[in-house]
Amino acid sequence: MKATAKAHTNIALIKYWGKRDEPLILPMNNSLSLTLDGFHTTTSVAFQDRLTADQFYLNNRLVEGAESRRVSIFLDLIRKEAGRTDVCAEVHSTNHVPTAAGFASSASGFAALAAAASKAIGLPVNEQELSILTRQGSGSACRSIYGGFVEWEKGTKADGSDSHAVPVAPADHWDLRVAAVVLSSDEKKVLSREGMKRTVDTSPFYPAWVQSIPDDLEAIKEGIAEKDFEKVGEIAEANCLRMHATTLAANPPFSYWHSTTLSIMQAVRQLRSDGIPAFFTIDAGPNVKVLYTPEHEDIIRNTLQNVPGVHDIKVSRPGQGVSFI
Ligand code: 2P0
Repeated sequence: MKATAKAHTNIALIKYWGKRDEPLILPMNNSLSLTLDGFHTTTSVAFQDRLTADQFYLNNRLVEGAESRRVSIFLDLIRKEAGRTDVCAEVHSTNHVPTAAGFASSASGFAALAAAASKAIGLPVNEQELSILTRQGSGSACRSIYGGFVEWEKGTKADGSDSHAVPVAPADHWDLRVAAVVLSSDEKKVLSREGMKRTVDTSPFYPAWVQSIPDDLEAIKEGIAEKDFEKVGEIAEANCLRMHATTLAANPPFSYWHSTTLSIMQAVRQLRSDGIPAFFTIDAGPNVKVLYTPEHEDIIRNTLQNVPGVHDIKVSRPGQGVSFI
């Protein structure tokens, strides 16, 4: 009863921002992401009769407390589904996701955990079932089951059985680059789970955000199909800015941006003024991800590296979905 799986993280081009059901993690809006090859998690799960409690090792260290409980609660879903509520697991997870790059390891982490645990306990491991399961660990993680461009359909059913990711275009459809710009300073931030809840509950801009999604989605999918970089970049950047605008109108208001975040946004706009197509997107943190096409690699790197407050740049290509090792 042992299995090992590998999953990559993803960057949202149309953001998931707000839940309609918190326990089941059902989103208010569809979202769309690109799975990235640069950052991944590998997880082994072994269900063993001799164990009396789950044991979770992250990067070879035994983890206890809230993080370990979150893994056990997630394994409970899998045990229940398999009719094996009696059996505990030893979980070994290795993260190749530098937290400084501003990617939540929860996306690759829960996708790899769902796949390894399902296989180890003997559940079917088709991608749609895995995506539904993974969603209940962390919403954005359900998109990491597939490679390339991926849409998370919010679904309409109250039990969440139609809220899962669907593939839009595979990783080899389009050779894009995503630079994760690592900032030198790391301030405490509003966690994404708390930030999206506060926004849903209090921001008068939130309904406008939800209303704006269908048009963005339709247009970005056209852009992806046509490999129209300007179209995809413009929509992704505008969608990101609209998401962040909702936080400024929340009560109490908040923003994920630092001064360096703004400097990088300005540098990307300047690149465009100089004729270099590049676009930014930002998640629930200060780090910026920059989208570009491979021929502009050198100028993008040089420009970003010279922005004061930038510590490092980690470049990804489109990545594959979850796999078993
Ligand atoms: C996204 N984010 O689509 C958006 C953009 C942050 C901004 O998904 O509560 O860690 O576990 O479902 O998935 C971050 O939220 O939240 C996120 P939970 P998650 O990638």
